[in-house]
Amino acid sequence: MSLSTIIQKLPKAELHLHIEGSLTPELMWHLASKHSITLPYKSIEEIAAAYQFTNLQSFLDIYYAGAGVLIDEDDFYALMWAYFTRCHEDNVVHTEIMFDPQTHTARGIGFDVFMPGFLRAMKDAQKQYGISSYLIMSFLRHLPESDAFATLEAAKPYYSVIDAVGLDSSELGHPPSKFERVFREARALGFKIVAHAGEEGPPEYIWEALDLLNVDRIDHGVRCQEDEKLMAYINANQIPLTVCPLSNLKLCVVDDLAKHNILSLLDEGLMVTVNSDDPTYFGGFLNDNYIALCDALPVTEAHVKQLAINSFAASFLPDDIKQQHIAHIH
Ligand code: ES4
Ligand code: ZN
Repeated sequence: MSLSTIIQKLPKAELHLHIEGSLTPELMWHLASKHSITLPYKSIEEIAAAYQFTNLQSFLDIYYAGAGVLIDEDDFYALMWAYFTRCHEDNVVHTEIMFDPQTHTARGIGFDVFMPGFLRAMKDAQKQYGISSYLIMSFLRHLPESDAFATLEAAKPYYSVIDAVGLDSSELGHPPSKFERVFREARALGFKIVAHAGEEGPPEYIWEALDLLNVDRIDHGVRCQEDEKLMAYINANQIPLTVCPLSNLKLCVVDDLAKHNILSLLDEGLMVTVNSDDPTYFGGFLNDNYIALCDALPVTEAHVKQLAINSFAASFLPDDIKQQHIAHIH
């Protein structure tokens, strides 16, 4: 069996996915027309052609603008349902989905609009595809900590359906320490904690995420390799890293996938996972990320299986469910 067939057949979990980053040019076009919104593009092809980023900020500018077509509950349902349909095609059986409330509340669209849309799609995905899913509410780090506190407060009616709290958006200049207090409160409320760190930011930001935010996982974290002590700590404690290969390539975190360190991190025993980040912007959903790695690096069948096992092991699923999923990987 070819590696791509093995990848296709393996049950997998996805742990680093921004739902707003799964908006296809087709759905963006459709929703713009539905709401009579004028996009700065004349066709679906022109939208796709605009996705030429050189770093995180140039991506974020287009990503926040694209999210402007999401207006009513059905739009958020359609966004999430389209992602679940791709999960089903890729044999993703569990997914932990990040959403950015501030991207929507800043436009006057509140939790009572997007949460019912998300939750309805999640229920339907469980019923129709057998896919389980969790929600990770992420704070935008370029905004002040007071905004994150207001977001945590606004989310109160939905605490029971949110599993984790995360930190995303522009990393450089916005270290985890800026959000120490709000994450202390989120942890006290019982949420799992994740944070983007060590994508564009230095290893010190990963230390801060671990020491000050008490994260359960690091999103990206690929720059941990620049600090030997940090690598040893992450390995010894099996802190999961949710790595996103095609994202790293598209945002020039690496200039060639053949130079990506994910395989050496895996071989050293770190708890690394493969994820798609913002699949419609970065050129591929989950299986595309696995396949791109296989094309660029000496990835074996054993590596692929270990990555699939890690995807469940690093998830927030209860231990017995993790083990059930892992038992299906031979
Ligand atoms: C993001 Cl820091 C980062 N990376 C990828 N996608 C994102 N969406 C919001 N922040
Ligand atoms: Zn991300």
